[in-house]
Amino acid sequence: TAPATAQLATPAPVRLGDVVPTPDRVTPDPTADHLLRPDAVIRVSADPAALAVGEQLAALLRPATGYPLPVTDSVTPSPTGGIALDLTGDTDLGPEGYRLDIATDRVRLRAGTAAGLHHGVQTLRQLFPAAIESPRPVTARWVLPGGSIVDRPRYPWRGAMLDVARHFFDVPDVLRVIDHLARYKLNRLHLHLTDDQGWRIAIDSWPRLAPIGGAGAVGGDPGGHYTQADYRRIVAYAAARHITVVPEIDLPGHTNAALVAYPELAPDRVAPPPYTGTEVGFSYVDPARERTYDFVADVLGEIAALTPGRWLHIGGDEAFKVPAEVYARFVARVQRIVAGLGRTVIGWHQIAPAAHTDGRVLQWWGTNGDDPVTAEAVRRGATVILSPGNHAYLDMKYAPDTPIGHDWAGLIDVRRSYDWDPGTHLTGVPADAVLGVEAPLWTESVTTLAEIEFMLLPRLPALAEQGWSPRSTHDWDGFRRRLAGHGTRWATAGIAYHSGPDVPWP
Ligand code: TNX
Repeated sequence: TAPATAQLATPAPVRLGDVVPTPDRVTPDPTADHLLRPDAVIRVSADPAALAVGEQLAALLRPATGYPLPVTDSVTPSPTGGIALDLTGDTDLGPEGYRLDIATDRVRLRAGTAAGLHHGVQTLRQLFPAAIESPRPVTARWVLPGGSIVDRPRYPWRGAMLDVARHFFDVPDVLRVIDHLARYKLNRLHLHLTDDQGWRIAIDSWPRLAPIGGAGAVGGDPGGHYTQADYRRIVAYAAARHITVVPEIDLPGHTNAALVAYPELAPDRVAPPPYTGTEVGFSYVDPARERTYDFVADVLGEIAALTPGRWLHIGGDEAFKVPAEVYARFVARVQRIVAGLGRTVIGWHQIAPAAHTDGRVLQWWGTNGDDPVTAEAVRRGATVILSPGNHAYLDMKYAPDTPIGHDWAGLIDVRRSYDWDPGTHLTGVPADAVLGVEAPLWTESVTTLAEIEFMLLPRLPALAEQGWSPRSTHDWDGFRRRLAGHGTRWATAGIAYHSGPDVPWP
């Protein structure tokens, strides 16, 4: 038992419903609180992916508790209770759901898939006292609130985008962003790998792209790029957290960096100077030239070979200098290249006018939900990911005095990132055409990991809840009260965040 002084200092206990994103069903049992014992064991089904989740749980709990928490797939029930992770293989909870039962004598997490177990572990983590986030052992009563949670996501697509083109972020930074996504049960990391200011991934068949095209960044800041091994490391780290990487090669516009490296792709065949500003819409690869399609096929082919996920994002935004007809033909041809690689194409919603192709996905980033062109593309078979600029854009300022960020789509405080409904946001787009939500972070003004975190937190959890939680649970006051406790968690873990006035931080 902890000494009385430590007891006095213990903050209010976490309640079973204090989870972000809020679970589908929560049934508290105040008589069944569970105290994690120093000799607890984590027992996991004999399956490599489930064992990996068990190891991750142990790794989350060991630093603060100082407990050894051995992970075993032994079927012998541990005499000390502890935590059981059961991979049941049944599908009642869908591909990502889980069931968590917390009782006095043991904790049991069940799911049909390792992804479900992984999401359940994120819930479990949040149910421990906030001190669990400490990187060093602390004295605390490691109590979990009793009861059960049955949970599954509203949408299959719950993503965030990181723009590594305007400013480059190295592998450790990206891995840490992946950790933040995992915490809030997101399952997609969209990497905006190329833009006017930088080409960030090595392409063997066009070797000048990364070293020449990736040399700079906005404001003359240092550039950089991922080797293919770096990229594979990011993909593997994400996959271990049940997150799929969605690579974007932005075409035909946003390509100044590629033109610097390969002027043969430029309409006038002249290399432009490297671009360090923040204007958009001026550059494009020549849609009239066969060589351009060789380039697209080579690049997308290499990216596809490096990417186990189903999706390739082809950008398509703001190609202002390409006439509409030419643009639509270009996009249709690139869509066919993606299909030929056996992948599903995604583009920003500007690709809507191009011909339909099987399974294509539009990422909608408008600020006014009346968009007949997108609605028409949906009638022809497209589905949509919602990234409304005035709710989901993580590069918008929180308030007029936010030191970094944009305001072209408005100011986005936490309430604004929370107060919209993905199911009804777009006129003429039925709820079943919505794949989910994604929160993009453009980085014209974002230069460090701490700045990434400052823009992500606390808005990312708001958007994660929009993607995960049933609409029937939507409640701003409940959300901001649950979110408030996360400030302490982030601070304890050394994660930067914006403590704005619309959340009652402790
Ligand atoms: C628009 S949103 C862009 C980006 C900028 C962003 C800044 C989109 C598909 N294109 O190129 O970085 O605004 O907020």
